[in-house]
Amino acid sequence: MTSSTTETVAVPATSTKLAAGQKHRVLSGMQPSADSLHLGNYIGALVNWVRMQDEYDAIFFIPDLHAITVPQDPAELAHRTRVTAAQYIAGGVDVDKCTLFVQSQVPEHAQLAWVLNCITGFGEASRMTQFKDKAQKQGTDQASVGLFTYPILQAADILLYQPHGVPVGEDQRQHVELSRDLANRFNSRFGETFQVPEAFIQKESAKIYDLQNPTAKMSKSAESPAGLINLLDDPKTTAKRIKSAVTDTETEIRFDREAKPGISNLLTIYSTISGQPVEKIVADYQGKMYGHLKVDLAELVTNHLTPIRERAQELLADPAELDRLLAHGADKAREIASATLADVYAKVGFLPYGGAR
Ligand code: ATP
Ligand code: LTN
Repeated sequence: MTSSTTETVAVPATSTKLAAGQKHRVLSGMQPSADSLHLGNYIGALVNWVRMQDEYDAIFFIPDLHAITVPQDPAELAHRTRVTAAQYIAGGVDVDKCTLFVQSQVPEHAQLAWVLNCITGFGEASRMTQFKDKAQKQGTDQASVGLFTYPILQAADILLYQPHGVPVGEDQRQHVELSRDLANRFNSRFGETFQVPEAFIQKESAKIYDLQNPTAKMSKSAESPAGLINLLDDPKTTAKRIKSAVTDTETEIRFDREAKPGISNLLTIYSTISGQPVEKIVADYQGKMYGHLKVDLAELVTNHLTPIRERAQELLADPAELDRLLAHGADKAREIASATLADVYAKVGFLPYGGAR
């Protein structure tokens, strides 16, 4: 995938100077909360990560500690963590170029989160809108304290690695903002410790909508799976869902997010997967019917996803090897995380383990 249509994130110039050969660092994660990633996760996040791993010192992880902020079946969580890792790798995350790990295998995340909990105001945490939404869905009495402190654990994930940028969707902007506030607060109270990270927010053009309800974003929590394209679904299911996508009563193929959300969504998917600009696709389909576009798109998407699905299945067929790759990633991550945590502990006034150095 090339062309500017696939550029999914606006990367602001950062002011930090780099030594020769050094790269800016980025860090991101996606929760292991489904049996498959969907096309929104793939186009909105994964494709972008893969693009970034050449240009940046990239760190990607699977936030399983975050996953248990809502109830999880243990066997299912373990399965989904491996499935998510396999899809990252099958989708192009290269463990030789970047660092890929599972959050619970790096204990420094929970350790730093505690320190950050202690410098976060209760009112400040209460203002996090994602908590309010999620807690309301479950009934506020059912929501765990873990869900409440979720953004503070996320700040720990970020600040441990001193990244310049955090590529995320718009919905995560407030959490990155909190991590900036906590970094600044810690730095001013205890001395310069943390890099203050920037949110690299994914572009609107990388947003994929539900095929059955094209004004809502494609989401694993959708009421019906009919509007989802999952990376691990068999090609028949994928083709059927694309061919049954909701469109409008006109016949003209053109991009108009307001008036024609269904067709516009199909054009966005076509453009990001093929690497062609939307205008060219629209010109090529002048005078053709919606059905033509759907048939071609079904073929394009299934051809694109088949090798990814097969590679993920191969990786999942050898869980010991996958676990070994993840352990290697956790070792690399710990080298960075433990240095930051040691600095934080010393600055806070915790005694050095085994005596003064
Ligand atoms: P939920 O709707 O249950 O919160 P989700 O399926 O939308 O979950 P998340 O775990 O919230 O997925 O998101 C993981 C990553 O995928 C984030 O970077 C998010 O911005 C991106 N993402 C999720 N859905 C879409 C979408 N429809 N279009 C583009 N990007 C998406
Ligand atoms: N909350 C994020 C997942 C996440 C994350 C992070 C993203 C947890 N820790 C650190 C970036 C950096 C989400 O739901 N997409």
